[in-house]
Amino acid sequence: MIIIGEKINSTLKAIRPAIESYDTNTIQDIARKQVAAGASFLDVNAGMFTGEEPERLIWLINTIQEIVDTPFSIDSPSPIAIEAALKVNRNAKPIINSITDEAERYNAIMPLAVQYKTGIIALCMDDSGMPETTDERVVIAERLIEKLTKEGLALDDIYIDPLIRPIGTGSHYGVVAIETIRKVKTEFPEAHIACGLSNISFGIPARKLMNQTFLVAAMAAGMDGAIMDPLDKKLMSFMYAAEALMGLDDYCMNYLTKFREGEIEV
Ligand code: THG
Repeated sequence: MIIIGEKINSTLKAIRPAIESYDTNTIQDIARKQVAAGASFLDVNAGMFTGEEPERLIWLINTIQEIVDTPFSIDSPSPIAIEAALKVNRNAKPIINSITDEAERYNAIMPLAVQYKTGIIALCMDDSGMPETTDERVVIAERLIEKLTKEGLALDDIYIDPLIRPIGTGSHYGVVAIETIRKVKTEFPEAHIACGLSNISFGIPARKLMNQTFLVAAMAAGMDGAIMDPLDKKLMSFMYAAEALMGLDDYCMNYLTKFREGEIEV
């Protein structure tokens, strides 16, 4: 699984003050812990700092790349903030989080992915608003993949976000997400999926249980990437078990290693 560590996000109560006060130690500590726990990318989001988003993102990138070389997921809808971050990035190839097929956003952000040779998370959304059905999502994913590959991006650089809606707001949203993943991954096996996993459980109790269960169901449908909390040991344990069960872990080698390291929680 491609794990995009979600914890450095200005919407989080524990993080916003750390960014506000330029608290280097707190940010570096969370970055280090997520990397040690297996993050493939570190999501960075400074969206709560209206009017200061570019400078706050620059500070986050510089602060984190002092201590780890894990690539970033630059989490912003703003082309100005994204480009500011890309200019200072020295870590490995980042991903832009995110583009949509809304004309204005697409036209502003696509050239940044091309110029800076980045990966990109593409949300299944366009100017007609939030898609309701699986088929609407798949059509948008197909269009985004066609347009982005025409610009020279490799399928391996494209991460489709099926736009997960809370299960508490519509009982079909679990199936919609899972079937979107299955269809996109079947049609484009070389492209990736990147889900905001915890969206599924907004507004309902025992969120972790719902996130864990959804993780396994989505992996069975072909999800190979998620924006998630790598510091949640139970969630990571479900992931290791699911990888073994889906034939992605030869002889359960990784599962056994994690067990020996005390990383499997039951
Ligand atoms: N898709 C894409 N990017 C995304 C999302 C997505 N970026 C933001 C978000 N969704 C994913 N990131 C997080 C980060 C932290 C939390 C959830 C999603 C989180 N939330 C707790 C809550 O909401 O209860 C804790 C809040 C708090 O402590 O303040 O931990 O879907 N492409």
